[in-house]
Amino acid sequence: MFAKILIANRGEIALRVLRACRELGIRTVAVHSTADADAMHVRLADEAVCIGPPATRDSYLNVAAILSAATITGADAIHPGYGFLSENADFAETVEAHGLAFIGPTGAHIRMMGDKITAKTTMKALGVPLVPGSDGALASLEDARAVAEQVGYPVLIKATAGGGGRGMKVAHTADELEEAWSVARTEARTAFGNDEVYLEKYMDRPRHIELQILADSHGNVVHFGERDCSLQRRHQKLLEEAGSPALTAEQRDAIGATATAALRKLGYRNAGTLEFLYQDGQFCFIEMNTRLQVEHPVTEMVCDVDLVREQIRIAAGQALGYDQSDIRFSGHAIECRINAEDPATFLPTPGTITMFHPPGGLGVRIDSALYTGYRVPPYYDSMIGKLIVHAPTRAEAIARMRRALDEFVIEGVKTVIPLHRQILDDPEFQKGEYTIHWLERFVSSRT
Ligand code: MV4
Repeated sequence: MFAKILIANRGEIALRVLRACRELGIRTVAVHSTADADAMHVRLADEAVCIGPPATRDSYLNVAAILSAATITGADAIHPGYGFLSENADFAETVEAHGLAFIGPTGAHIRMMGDKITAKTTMKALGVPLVPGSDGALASLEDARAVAEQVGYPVLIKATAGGGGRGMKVAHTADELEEAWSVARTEARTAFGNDEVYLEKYMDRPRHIELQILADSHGNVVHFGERDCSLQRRHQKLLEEAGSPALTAEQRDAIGATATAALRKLGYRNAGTLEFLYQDGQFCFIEMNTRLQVEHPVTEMVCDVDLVREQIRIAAGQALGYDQSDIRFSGHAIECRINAEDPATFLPTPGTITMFHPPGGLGVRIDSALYTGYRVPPYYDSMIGKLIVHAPTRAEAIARMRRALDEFVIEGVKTVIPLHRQILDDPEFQKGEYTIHWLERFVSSRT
């Protein structure tokens, strides 16, 4: 097992990783920008190294500074958290080339899944169901026309280097195809320096369901069920649940068996998430995330597993030590992301937290690096914490979340807590009847 881990991140996820390290008896190194000198992860870590000025390019994305910090502190592994360098294949390889362990997949697997066409082609060959569409990149507008006629309109043109909703254009009819093709290509070239695009049938009212996987270096691959991440606005998730209100245990077992078999054949290692669009009872793979995700706690609560601990054990070469039949799903979990944003405009609200009083009680978990007196810096993501609840049933989880949101006091900055309270009060949400479009409509129809 590792003796010392450098945590190449900030905020709540740095604290989350730190907690797992502590419980494993592993020493921790925090790295931080000058703007984060007073951050909780810096205070709690065994050692801390300032790696640069506030701009992420100069600090949390500064590979040379992070590797220097690892070298001078004698760390033997790096956990990248999510965002920042977590899905940077070159970083993973550089870390390993310096004789340190990267707590994540191999650079080759990160690179493979970062290219959306390669990810789809690979998954298709491994028997994972996809959205109908082009076999790889589109060679020309004529090629796009032929595939669109074959799968039927509406269709989506997507950038190979895209993901997270960037570089996507819909064509509802053949008349709109040329425009969608050229706009998508131009956007892809500008945003990613790569104008390669592919085509998919456009699914009009899907849910976004993702499957959590762990794989060790001994060929053991298991899944921890699904998360429903449909409640998002402008590709920013706001509330996630485990399990999905739309799935049965049989459907979960079936897609889980397909996905784990695929990743076993691929020789994948560490944590990963397969993203699916789910509509009319069909799963369509769209992307794979090769990192720990923000919403991992809902899975941890229903499966009673510490996913970060497992990531660390796997990176240290340990075997999982259990198989699929040992993984049980118990109850329901919901996560509300707490963003320092005006709930009306979604504009970030950096500033000083004058009062922080988190909720507590049975089945309530707070993942946050906040404290009274903390200054939320303006340079980073507006997510300042996550409130997670776990209860025997979905209805009880909703009741518990409403109660916990009512107890939560954050003063000094505006947060999206009032919006969460409104969502949880909504009858459609309570029935679990929502798609990826539900939140945008809900937000714009508020009075
Ligand atoms: C789609 C789609 C409909 N049909 N693909 C957006 C982000 C990227 N991960 C994939 N995305 C979508 N791909 C087909 N063929 C709709 C979306 C989409 C979406 C997906 C997941 C979560 C939120 C979304 C919001 C808008 C569009």
